[in-house]
Amino acid sequence: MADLQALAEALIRGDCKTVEALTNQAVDEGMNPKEILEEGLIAGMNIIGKRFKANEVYVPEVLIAARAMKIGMEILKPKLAEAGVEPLGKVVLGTVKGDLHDIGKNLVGMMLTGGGFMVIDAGIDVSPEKFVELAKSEGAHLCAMSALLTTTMPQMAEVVKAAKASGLDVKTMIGGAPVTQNYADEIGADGYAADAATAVDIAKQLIAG
Ligand code: B1M
Repeated sequence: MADLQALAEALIRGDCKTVEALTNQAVDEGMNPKEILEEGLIAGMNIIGKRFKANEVYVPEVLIAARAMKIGMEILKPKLAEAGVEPLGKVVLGTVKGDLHDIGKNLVGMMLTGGGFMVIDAGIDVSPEKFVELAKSEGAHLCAMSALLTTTMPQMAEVVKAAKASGLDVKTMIGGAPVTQNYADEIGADGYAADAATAVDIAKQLIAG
């Protein structure tokens, strides 16, 4: 049986080969991909985040762990997607302008895909104009924004404004470490989620509503 604790530890070490092998092993053994994601990959990255904050590790270690996480995520992506038979709705997902953090955004994207949504990943450093342009061209139901910096959070307000001004029937959802429900209320976003799993529930509520 694949050891998810060992997977988290390999991710923390930035040991790409072991992350790849253990993720593949867990998948081959039929382990739930959501469990592999949450108890292996996310668990490891959360520890890296705490250590970075405490100055116990620095940017290079974080980047190496992030690279290992991406390898595990690539393996899990199709498995998570397999769970969704019919798309529940279309989501334009991106990290807002000026912000290059994409690990949380990618997790949200995978969880949404696994939850049955079609995700159009706009990437990082996405301008309000780009969010709206994609929502229009793709016929999206939801603009989902991630921000990890207090300095880039105001870009979320700009996307909310642009989405409303566009006249499109598109909802907005925000998230990321510094983002709160209060902030969502303040800028008029339709939804807020504290983590990737909750993002799926909120997206379902917004699209159903
Ligand atoms: Co950055 N960084 N970083 N960083 N970095 C933080 C965010 C920081 C808190 C670290 C710190 O000082 N303690 C700090 C921000 C301070 C602030 O604004 N208050 C910070 C800083 C300052 C910076 C730089 C400015 C550093 C510098 O250059 N001086 C710089 C900025 C670059 C830029 O964006 N313009 C920078 C750079 C980097 C790296 C490139 C080295 C790397 C990013 C690599 C990558 O993403 N590809 C990095 C990382 C990894 C971090 C930390 C350590 C970890 C972030 C992460 O991936 N967490 C972070 C410290 C921390 O958070 N403790 C830090 C794991 C991830 C799974 O969590 O993204 O929060 P998170 O996502 C969660 C939820 O928030 C939620 O779901 C996810 C999973 O459940 N969620 C959503 C996220 N988006 C959502 C959207 C939703 C719903 C939920 O709906 C749409």
